[in-house]
Amino acid sequence: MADLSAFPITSRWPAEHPDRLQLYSVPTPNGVKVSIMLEEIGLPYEPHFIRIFDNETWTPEYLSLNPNGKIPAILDPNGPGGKPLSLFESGAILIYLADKSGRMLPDDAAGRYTAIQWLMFQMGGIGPMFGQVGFFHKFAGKDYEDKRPRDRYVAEAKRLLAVVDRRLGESAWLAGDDYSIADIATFPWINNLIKFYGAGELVGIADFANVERVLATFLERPAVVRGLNIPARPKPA
Ligand SMILES: N[C@@H](CCC(=O)N[C@@H](CS)C(=O)NCC(=O)O)C(=O)O
Repeated sequence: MADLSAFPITSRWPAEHPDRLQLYSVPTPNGVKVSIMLEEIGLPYEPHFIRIFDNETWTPEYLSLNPNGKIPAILDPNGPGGKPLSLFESGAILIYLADKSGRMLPDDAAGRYTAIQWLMFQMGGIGPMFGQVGFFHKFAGKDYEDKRPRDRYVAEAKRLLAVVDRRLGESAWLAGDDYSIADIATFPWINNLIKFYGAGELVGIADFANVERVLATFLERPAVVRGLNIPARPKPA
């Protein structure tokens, strides 16, 4: 049985199954990337719900695993060389799980770099920009009288959606013929922009037919349906 006691995070979120990969997350667009990937590859794991609105990511136990204080993070008892490995940043976690499982990344070098390219496009572009749309359209920023910041991020979100739409007009998935970690990273964000932020009309989503079509296919995958709700939200006390 793996011993994870050297990792302070396990004192606050004890591992019931220390031999399984431990996932610390919330079903947000960044969080579900990892639960969807784990569901796709079928690797046994134990999810822990982190109460981000109670600032649990800023506790010493959480920061010991991710000094950046964000979900998702993982602790794999069976990392490289059979030793435990902790990781944060959803993109890094997706690449790690793809390498570990031999799934969701093309085998050939050129295909692999193409998938990583689209993954980085999500990490550096879609995630941060769509997040700002959420802030200025749904959260505290919506009350700002000056709409220029909102308009700036909406324009950038539209531009990014047009890039994705063009790409999906020429290939089935972002990296090419096959579904990959680039799609697992990107579609939860597009889904969130439309459903949770309610910004579909604002960004003119109906103009992006390829995006809408591939998003619908993505949302039908059983692993996606499950992963979108993991970790389950605790019932209110
Ligand atoms: N680049 C990071 C972003 C992670 C991130 O922003 N996580 C958000 C939830 S989607 C979070 O932990 N927010 C809690 C907080 O900032 O306190 C990743 O992709 O892992």
